[in-house]
Amino acid sequence: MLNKFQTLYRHIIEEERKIPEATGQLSDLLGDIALACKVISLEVNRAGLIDILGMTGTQNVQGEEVKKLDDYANTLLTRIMRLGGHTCAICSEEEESFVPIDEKYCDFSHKYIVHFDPLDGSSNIDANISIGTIFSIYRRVSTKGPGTIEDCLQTGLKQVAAGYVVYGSSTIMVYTAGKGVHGFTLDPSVGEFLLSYGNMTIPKKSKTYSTNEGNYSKWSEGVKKYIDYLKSKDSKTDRPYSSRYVGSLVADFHRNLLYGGIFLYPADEKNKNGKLRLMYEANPLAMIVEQAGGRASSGTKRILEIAPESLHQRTPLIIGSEEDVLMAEKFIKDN
Ligand code: P6P
Repeated sequence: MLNKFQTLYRHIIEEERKIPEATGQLSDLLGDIALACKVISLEVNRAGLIDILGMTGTQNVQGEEVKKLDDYANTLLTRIMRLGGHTCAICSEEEESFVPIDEKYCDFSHKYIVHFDPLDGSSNIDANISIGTIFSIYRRVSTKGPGTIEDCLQTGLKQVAAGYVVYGSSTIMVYTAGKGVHGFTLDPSVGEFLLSYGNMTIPKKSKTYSTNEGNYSKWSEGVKKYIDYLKSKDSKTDRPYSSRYVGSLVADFHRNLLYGGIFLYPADEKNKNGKLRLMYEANPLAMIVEQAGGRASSGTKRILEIAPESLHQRTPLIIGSEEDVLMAEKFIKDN
């Protein structure tokens, strides 16, 4: 439901005015990301009509087949970030290393770093299942010139803003700049993101869990016992929970943010550190969920406190309603 007719840009500017030392560059950067995602939304929504589906015949650093929309989204975001002049380095799931930005494009201070997953869940593209863009913004730690690896490897607590765009039945952008979580729905007729969810909060406890149970046999005893607990009957604690799993992180996360839920992609025998990426999946969603009153953990550690060692580092991810995540952590700790 619309709280009031407010565009994303107007909301960002109003939030910025509350910060005396704000220079407007973060607002510009968020606006640049929103612009890129509007264009990506156009391509995602008409992908079925033009020959952009299918493979590019190349693989990304993850060894995954790159679908053309992945490539398109990555190129577009990188280009808009570079031309926007507010970043000194860009880190993408599709790029093996970070992309340093020199200052010849304009005289802004290039004071931010952006990590992004340009099109998460892209294996679902051909099946017309919701997919998404996830982004994470840090202030640089170096003082001038192109960004460095130290700029790119900061703990999640240092994020100044984070967000995602889910391309589904409608295109919705959710972001936080550290003062609450806000959601905007794209009105394609005017090309504006309009405020649709102001100050989002996630229910403290839920009745929904979201995980790929096909991995059950590979999980630790603690995770197995937690999922068994959720599935057993006990009316006093609202069990059994319902299972909802899209297989697209942004779609699963967004549903849980709205209605409550716990998402788990734990470590397993095959993925010793889990499957999902710390810098451009876990950290941004962890900032959002904590701002919304939820919790994000590796099972044993707060996601935002994990000290990154590499750009594509993986982490187990248990994220969502606070009481549910605490319960999952207890099962893992006790077993
Ligand atoms: P699985 C999609 O490929 C993705 O990276 C996330 O969006 C999603 O949560 C996860 O992988 C799904 O993985 O192993 O359940 O197919």
